[in-house]
Amino acid sequence: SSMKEAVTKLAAAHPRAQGAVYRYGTAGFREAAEVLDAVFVRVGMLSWVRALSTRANVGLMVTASHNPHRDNGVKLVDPDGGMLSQSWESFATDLCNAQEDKVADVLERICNEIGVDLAAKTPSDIHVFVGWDTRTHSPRLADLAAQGIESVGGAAERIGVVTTPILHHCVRSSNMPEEAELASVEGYRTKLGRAFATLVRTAKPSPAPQLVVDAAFGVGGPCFEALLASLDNEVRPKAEIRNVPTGEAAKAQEEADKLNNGVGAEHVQKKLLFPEQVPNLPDERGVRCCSFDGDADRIVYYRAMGESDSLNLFDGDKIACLYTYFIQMQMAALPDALTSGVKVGCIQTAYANGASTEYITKKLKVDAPRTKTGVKHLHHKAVEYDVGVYFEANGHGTVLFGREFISRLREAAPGLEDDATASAAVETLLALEQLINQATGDAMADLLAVEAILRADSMSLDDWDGFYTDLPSRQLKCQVADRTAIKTSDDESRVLEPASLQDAIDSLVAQYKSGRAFARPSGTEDAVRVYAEADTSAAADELATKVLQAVF
Ligand code: 16G
Ligand code: ZN
Repeated sequence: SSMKEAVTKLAAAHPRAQGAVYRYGTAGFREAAEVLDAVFVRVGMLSWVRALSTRANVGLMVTASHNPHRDNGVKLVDPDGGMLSQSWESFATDLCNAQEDKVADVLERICNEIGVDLAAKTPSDIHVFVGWDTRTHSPRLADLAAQGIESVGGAAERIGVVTTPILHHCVRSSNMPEEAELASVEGYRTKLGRAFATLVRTAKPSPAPQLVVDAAFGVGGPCFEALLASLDNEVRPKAEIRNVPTGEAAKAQEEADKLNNGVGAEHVQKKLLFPEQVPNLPDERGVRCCSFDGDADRIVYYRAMGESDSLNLFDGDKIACLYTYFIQMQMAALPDALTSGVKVGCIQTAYANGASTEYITKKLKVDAPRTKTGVKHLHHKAVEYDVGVYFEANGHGTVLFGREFISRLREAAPGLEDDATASAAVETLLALEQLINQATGDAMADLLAVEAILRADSMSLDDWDGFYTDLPSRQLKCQVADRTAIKTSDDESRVLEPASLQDAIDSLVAQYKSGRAFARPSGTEDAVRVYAEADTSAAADELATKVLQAVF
């Protein structure tokens, strides 16, 4: 058929790189940009099959997040705004590794398997949202994806240069009748702006504190500039955005190479180092700073403290604690009828600092279950709660509000007019649900939520920092011949195989005050990672080193 010819022709025009083996992993496909042409046309085709099989809009994002500029990648977004269903990852992998003249056949096999007829007449309003980041090769790759979509009769809706969470937002809201009008970049800004203003206006008026934002020379820079500009003057945070490309054509390559290089959330959180330009010491000592990652789905806060200007980090754990604290405070202000049977949880991984877990469970009296590392595991657990906060220490996280709980609040609101406290709490919770991204971690939404909460509760950074003191910790990794030889428990806190390794870890941990340690195979690199915690940093370093030796 002519569609088959179009597919084969496009695949032949953009062959795989020699010797390349592609794999759709936790973060989609991610490789050096120059080997990705074949992947993009084929993922474009598959995204349309996904749209047809779900009879809904889906999304395709071009980015390699916190990787260096030479890399790029692609992720598919499901109709609910979440990540592509895991059962489809192997379809993506098969299609991308097929010989050029077999692409049409593999596509046909996938369609047969899931019962999709590419030739059937399709509803005219279904499309694939295509978004891309600021990497210099992203527009071209996005165009290849669109060609792939069109080659199989699909429709691509190019939304342009966006953060990953904006793309997730567009897909999710486009599939919800009550939100469809917000399914655009402007709609995203409108939604966040409205919710943020509601939260700030219920707070006691106080001047917005100075905030310095490190945009990592990524897409968060231009997108956050536009978001800030769209906010009302009276509520706009006093934020200064740094590490944004100037847009001068002559400097394009030089600035492209600065992406994620000594800047951004990954750099700050993993290395505990300040990024370039943020803050400018000594003038900005103590000033509130935050860093996005390259596609703005992660954020961490920090400031320079003390004589030595050491880095005082507010990581994902601390943001999760701030959210959980504030949500619990609102819950306490609601009448029992609204909170009975409502479950709040704060989901973490084994990397969460022990002090944060203790704060959540003992002080706030909230469940803090732990899952395997990886956003999808946290997300799946969070939906089991009416309000499910989740965060990885690296700064990726969000708060999911159950539909039923939100309806309960909406229905109750008009009847609470005589109870000012309860009605403010309902308004606050409803605004939080609108502000915080319901599909994925979102640096810009999390920034506004943190700022709104600190303002609403007249909280200083000292107050927030004082929730708990992180136990000193250390992360190490080592290359091993076969990382799959190590098998762990579901939450990765214990090694099941080889059993002798867990015995060794247990006896090491027992020698340290407040000691905790684990070893797990990395999901993204050929390495085993080790994490250790203890009462002093020297002890944490030593424990981590000894556990690493036990792994060998
Ligand atoms: C991936 C995960 C991230 C996790 C990291 C751990 C997603 C979107 N990303 O980047 O959440 O922290 O892997 O890597 O799930 P590791 O297994 O190498 O330690
Ligand atoms: Zn990212």
